[in-house]
Amino acid sequence: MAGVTISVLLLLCGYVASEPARFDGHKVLQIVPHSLQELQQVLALHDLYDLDMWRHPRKGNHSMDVYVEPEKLEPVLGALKTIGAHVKVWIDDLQRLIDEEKSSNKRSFQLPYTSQGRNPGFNHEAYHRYSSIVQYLRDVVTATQSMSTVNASITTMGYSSEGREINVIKVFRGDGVSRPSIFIDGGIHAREWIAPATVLYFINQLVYGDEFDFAPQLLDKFDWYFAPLLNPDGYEYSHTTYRLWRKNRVEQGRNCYGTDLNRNFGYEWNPAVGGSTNVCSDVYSGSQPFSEKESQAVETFILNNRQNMMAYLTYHSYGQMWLYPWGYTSALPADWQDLDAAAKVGTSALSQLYGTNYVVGSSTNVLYSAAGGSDDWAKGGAGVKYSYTIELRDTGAHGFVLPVNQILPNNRESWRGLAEFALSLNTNRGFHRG
Ligand code: 0X9
Ligand code: ZN
Repeated sequence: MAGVTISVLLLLCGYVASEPARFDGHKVLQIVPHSLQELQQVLALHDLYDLDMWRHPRKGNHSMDVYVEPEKLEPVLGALKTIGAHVKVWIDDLQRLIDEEKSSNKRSFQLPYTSQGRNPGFNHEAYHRYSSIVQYLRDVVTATQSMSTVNASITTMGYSSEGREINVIKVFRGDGVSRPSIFIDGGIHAREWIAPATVLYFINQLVYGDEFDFAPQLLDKFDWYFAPLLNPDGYEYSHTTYRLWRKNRVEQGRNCYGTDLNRNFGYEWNPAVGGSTNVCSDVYSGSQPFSEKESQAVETFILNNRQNMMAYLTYHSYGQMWLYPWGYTSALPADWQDLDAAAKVGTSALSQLYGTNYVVGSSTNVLYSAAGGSDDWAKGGAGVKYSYTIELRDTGAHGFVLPVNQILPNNRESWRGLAEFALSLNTNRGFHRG
């Protein structure tokens, strides 16, 4: 009786509810259909069992990663056998990966770290929580106050549905000269933890200096805006409660939460193209374009600062891709060759360090069509010419649960890619309407 009372009390206090969800025995399958017909059958299976497609089949390469809960495993494997598609277990036990990530992240905070760049105060080899990310940005601003060659300031672009700050930090020379700008964001999707880590590393390299000495040239050429965490509520929820959360955390009713912010931007917004009108779906597009506070924050900020904004880069994971618009159609923008060439400068620079291979192309043609993405809006709605979605490491071995020991290599190569991409842009031409 006492036990029952305690359980009820715990439930009321929310203790039970706040236990993180477990993923014991949950698997990610890599499925390779041999033909278009097999592909159609696998996709039908995916719909039938309401499976979460972690990595979609690409044009000319049908392999895909599909997340399967234990109770669905037997029927799904049986059906795949009947179809004849090749199946490999990519991730055998998701909980094991999550446990490893948790313990190595904890260890990483305890060990002395060798931060790239000269900032002793922040560990760039770990996944941080919201509050420490906010604090880091403030510390950067304080630090630049005693630096003569670089300046930084924070703007709160808006607040999340749960009231957290959505911050952007401007990093610039501070010599009174206004330069063309580049806007970079991360963390629009909660579970893609590597993305905010990468953007924080970029800030660090630009402010404190980098191993390749790109920073001075980059500051001479551009003003920089970094918004490392666009979806703080979802991100926190993925840390405390459900590691694989993707959307924001707005309350939808029907006991469902969240809108996919990357289906909510207002250029050719269309839930029927890669999104959903079902509030419980992982790709729910929202009730209308820019229905969400988080996407509104980006919209307002970019519209207010788009004059002379040359590039918009949004960091996601995973799949190792450097994608340009459009995501809503298979047609290409008129200037796609400019975007393609610049992306290839980025990916070839990126591959120099560890040989990491990235695929370049339009998101519809390389990945799948999905309307309402921030990249499409930045280009089509705000007129920022060089607009990209970058899908960071890996190609599926760990998926969203990228091990802590890959943070630094991922960030180093990404920095190199970004720097050479930016230095290759021609700032002398009229560029910012296209
Ligand atoms: O589906 C997405 O939102 C992105 N992939 S992810 O696995 N990180 O969720 C790709 C977005 C590509 N851009 C557009 N479709 N506009
Ligand atoms: Zn994403």
